[in-house]
Amino acid sequence: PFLINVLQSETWSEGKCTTTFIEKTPELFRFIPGKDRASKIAEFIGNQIVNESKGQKPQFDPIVVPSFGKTENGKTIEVPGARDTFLKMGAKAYTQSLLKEKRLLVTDTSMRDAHQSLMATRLRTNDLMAAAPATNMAMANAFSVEAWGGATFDVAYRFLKESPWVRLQQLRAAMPNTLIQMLLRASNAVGYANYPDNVVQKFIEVSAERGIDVFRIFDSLNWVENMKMPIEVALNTGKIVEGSICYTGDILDPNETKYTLDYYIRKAKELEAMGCHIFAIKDMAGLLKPYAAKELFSTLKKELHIPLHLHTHDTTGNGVSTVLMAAEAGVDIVDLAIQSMSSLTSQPSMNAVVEALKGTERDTGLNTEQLIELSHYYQGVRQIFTGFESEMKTPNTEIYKYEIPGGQYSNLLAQVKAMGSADQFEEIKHLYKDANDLLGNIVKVTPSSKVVGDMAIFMSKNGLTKDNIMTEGAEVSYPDSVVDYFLGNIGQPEGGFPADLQKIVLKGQKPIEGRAGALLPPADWEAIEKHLHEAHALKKVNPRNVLSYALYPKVYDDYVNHEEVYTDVSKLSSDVFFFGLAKGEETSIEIGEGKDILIKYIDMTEPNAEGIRTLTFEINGVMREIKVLDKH
Ligand code: 3PY
Ligand code: ZN
Repeated sequence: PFLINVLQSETWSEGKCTTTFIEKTPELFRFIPGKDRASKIAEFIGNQIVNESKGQKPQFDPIVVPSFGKTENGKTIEVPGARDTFLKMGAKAYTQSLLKEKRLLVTDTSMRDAHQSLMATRLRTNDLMAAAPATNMAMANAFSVEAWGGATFDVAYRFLKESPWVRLQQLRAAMPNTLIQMLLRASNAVGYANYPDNVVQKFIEVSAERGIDVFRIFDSLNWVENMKMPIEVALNTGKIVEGSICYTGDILDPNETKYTLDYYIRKAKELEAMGCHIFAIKDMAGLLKPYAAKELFSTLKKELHIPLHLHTHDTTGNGVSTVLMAAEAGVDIVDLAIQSMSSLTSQPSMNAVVEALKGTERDTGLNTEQLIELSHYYQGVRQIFTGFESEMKTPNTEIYKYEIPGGQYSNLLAQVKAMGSADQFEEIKHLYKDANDLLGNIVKVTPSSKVVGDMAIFMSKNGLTKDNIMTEGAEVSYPDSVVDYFLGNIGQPEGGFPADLQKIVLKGQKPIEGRAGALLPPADWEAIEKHLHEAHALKKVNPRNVLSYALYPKVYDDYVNHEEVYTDVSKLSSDVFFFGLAKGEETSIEIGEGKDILIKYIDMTEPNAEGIRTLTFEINGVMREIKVLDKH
């Protein structure tokens, strides 16, 4: 193996060896156990059989992939779409041209926020790619497809063991006429805390190179100062930049003093002045009521000179009405999800809105037959993910009171259950509201929503209430996220921090002044490259891998280690990835250009004294035994 490593080394092959070659090339000594790829994949499948489905793989109905949008050999059929116009005109002229459109433009969120909000972000690249050619065709008259960013980056590596960069590259190739949009958490990039400026900057540049056309940028406290640098960097890439303000409260509530219509107009104008091509209202919890949407968008339309985009969730059941009211008031673009991926904590139904506007002057121009076929496809896919769905079965107007974002609602419930009793959820929801008041009535969206959720759970565990916290809570130490918030590490809330609570939480620590990203030591790219070489002998240390490590060091290391043990598992179909195979079932996996392996699962033994089961597979017709530790 040493000789093979030498021959594979880039330094060797480029003839750059010096006498220090061996010392400087530690990867020469990394010997990956000499298992073939087929055995490694079978081991992964064996582990899913034993430890995930416990030998009882559920049965799924066949999934029908949309029939349109691709040629017989699977290649996307090109149709002139928004991306073609954007590439011709450039970001500014193209987005300004949208102001003249009568039709309501659509962003399809099925590939990002919809599954983030319904199924814990678990759709895999394979699932998305099967819909991509049809989506490219069905969205030819739309604005964009949101397919990247938010939680998808982390979840791809952490739980799906696949590269988000490869996902973007593949979707880019399969949707050549479609604008691919991403959600960027400003200085938090695609993470949960502020990163050094050089990380955020490089992340935007590399994402743009890799295929992002539209950057939606928001800050979790609507602190525009935190958005400035990412917006400037994104503008310099030549891509479309959508500055976004998160919606909270209710502008029609006569008692609202903070998140008023004026507040939103002021923030929108600040983003327009920074050069954003589009302004978006990001209603992450679905709090924007229909008549509030009418008022908000009519005023924004008068005050701004760039297209307006509405992002909302259907948690309360009012989503479609809100979208239609916004359409009446002149909103240019709206976020919707394909029917079977829509509603509840997800976006309102695209199919419903498209039907509702047919024959009106705001007709979307989308083809309902195509949307129905896409809907059938996603419906089939959803069978595999039921285990990740929240327990929310009906719309819930309680959300107006508690202001819990869709994605957080189910997470919070899971946390409460893990604490011992689901009955406590009512108490936690009340405490969530109280915690929000105590923290200064803040915008709640990743990561500020986590601060409020952590605080609510902490109050419950420690018997703290709104009334006793200043006395009973004076000596206790608070969750890290709450301390970070009061230190100013995620930004500055509108109206400042509540000083009394800040004092007891920080216990003498001094809050930072200005932006955390500007104060954090810059990422040391060379040190990261060195680490990747040493830890993983990655043949190609490239800007994407380096960035992934800078954003999520442990998650990235774990992902690469997983790949070394099991090889690339991204090509497995999702039912096999999550549940393995049923007895007698076989699956074919592409392991290289035109090279497939056929794996059939035969049977397994009872565990031996060490808890190890022996599984028999037939790999390309040859029997193979695989040992798997039964963790139960
Ligand atoms: C994210 O940041 O991932 C969101 O979707 C926030 O709403
Ligand atoms: Zn959302």
